[in-house]
Amino acid sequence: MIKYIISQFKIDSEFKSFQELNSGHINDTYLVEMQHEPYYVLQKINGKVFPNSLELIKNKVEVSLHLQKKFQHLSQEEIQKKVLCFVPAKKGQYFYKDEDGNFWNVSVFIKDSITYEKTPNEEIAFEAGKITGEFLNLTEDVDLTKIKEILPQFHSIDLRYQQFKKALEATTLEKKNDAVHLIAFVENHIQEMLQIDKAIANNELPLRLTHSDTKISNILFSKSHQALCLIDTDTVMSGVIHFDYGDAIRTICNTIDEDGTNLEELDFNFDYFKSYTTGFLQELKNCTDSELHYLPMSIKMMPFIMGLRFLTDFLNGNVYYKVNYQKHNFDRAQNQFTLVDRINTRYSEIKAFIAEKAIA
Ligand code: GN1
Ligand code: MG
Repeated sequence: MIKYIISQFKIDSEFKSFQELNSGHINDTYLVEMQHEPYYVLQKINGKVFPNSLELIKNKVEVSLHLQKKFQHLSQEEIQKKVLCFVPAKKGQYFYKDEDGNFWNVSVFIKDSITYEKTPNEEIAFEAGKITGEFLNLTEDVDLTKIKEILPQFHSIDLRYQQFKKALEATTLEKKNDAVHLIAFVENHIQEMLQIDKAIANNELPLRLTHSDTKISNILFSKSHQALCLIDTDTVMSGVIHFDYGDAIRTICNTIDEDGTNLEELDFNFDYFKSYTTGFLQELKNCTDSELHYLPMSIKMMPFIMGLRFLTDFLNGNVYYKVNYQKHNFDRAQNQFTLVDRINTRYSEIKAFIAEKAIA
């Protein structure tokens, strides 16, 4: 099947082999090797999560072309290392629709690149900060009217809380009992976590293009430790810088995996936070005072919203995220809420560091 799908795209070389890339929770992604380089990344979009898969593809192609223009002084080879380059299908558009109605898209595989599930050192955290800051900088002038809100209010605490309440009403007593401490955690923190929603509603924060899924595994690095490119641009949408800053820190500074259950070992890596923030603010120089003011809050808000969404999916019986076992989403939620607790123990230091960096 993969061989057939890839043959539907404008690629000169012949199919050789493929392997599935397993890091995502939603779509199916494959690395396809051809007889000649380059190789390609083939993605099947999950139509249940993204009913408007076509708009999603249009969005990411639009952003890719925007970035390619910014790098037009470079050679094509260089551009293909820094920007996801999508491949048109033989029928002309950037997707192939299969007989079951699934949308597939292809991008050029960035050769010799590395991804990390866990941050190995401060240098990588710094580089990650630089590349997310750079992405926001370079996409600042994307015409947002050309970008569809494919998942409206994606990072809205208000929306996620309503979805959680609904799930709570419909779930089983057993699940509710299992999750009683996590449910209490939500209720105890919800008011505080609404601050960024409110700031957006009050027009305190400028809306701009955001990547909206800046976890560490969505950043490609070179073998010499330089950040090359942000991948997985499925959720490029209008938002605030806090989504990208907070989500990156959520994954970079967690000392265990997102679904790790050894909570005694879960901590907030303060050194990685400092390195990431330094890189981020170095690239994103023109932040407003208000944007800076809400950066510390985004560090709590992003793990909270992810925990809330994982918990909601657990209560709903695992209908959204891929899971490997029944309580996988429960473990993810517990992990994310524990991270919020750990962040709280260092919160005044976090605020002080960001304030200091902002003046420098
Ligand atoms: C999902 O599928 P993946 O791993 O790229 C989710 C993100 C979460 C992430 C948690 C469309 O992303 O919002 O941050 O899982 N994407 C969607 O790891 O819901
Ligand atoms: Mg994603």
